[in-house]
Amino acid sequence: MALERTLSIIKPDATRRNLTGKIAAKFEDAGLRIVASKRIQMTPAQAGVFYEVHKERPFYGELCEFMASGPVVVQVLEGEGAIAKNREVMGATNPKDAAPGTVRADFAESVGENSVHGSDAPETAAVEIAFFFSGLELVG
Ligand code: IDP
Repeated sequence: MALERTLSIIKPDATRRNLTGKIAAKFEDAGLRIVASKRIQMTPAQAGVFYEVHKERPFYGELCEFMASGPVVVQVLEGEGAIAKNREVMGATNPKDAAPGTVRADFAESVGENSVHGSDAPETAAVEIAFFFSGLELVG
């Protein structure tokens, strides 16, 4: 399996409840290394650019407002098969379907306010990492 990097976001519902450390610990415990990390707050317009792929979906407006509703912690996670591993630790989009022990099973409040984002493929990971971080900020 290849060494990969993926973009993770700890969403506003989770930062609001002081869950940043507990969520980051689940990623580290799974063998993922946090090679970049920062806490920021997006505007709805910035969130709209990040989630542009979803712009035709009915929840797009709600999603952008939510992602701008408080701080987020954006992180780059590195490891063997990091993209799939991160998504495994995150759990299914809807917390009702998420496997026990996953971030979303343990912490998500709803299908929208579901605590974490993770890139879904190498191409999107590259675009999403570059959206938030410069090369100098990635320290492996
Ligand atoms: P993912 O985050 O598990 O990859 P996607 O289907 O790519 O899931 O959806 C992106 C994000 O959009 C979700 O994480 C969630 O925050 C939000 N979302 C997805 N489906 C719904 C919905 O039915 N209502 C409200 N928000 C949704």
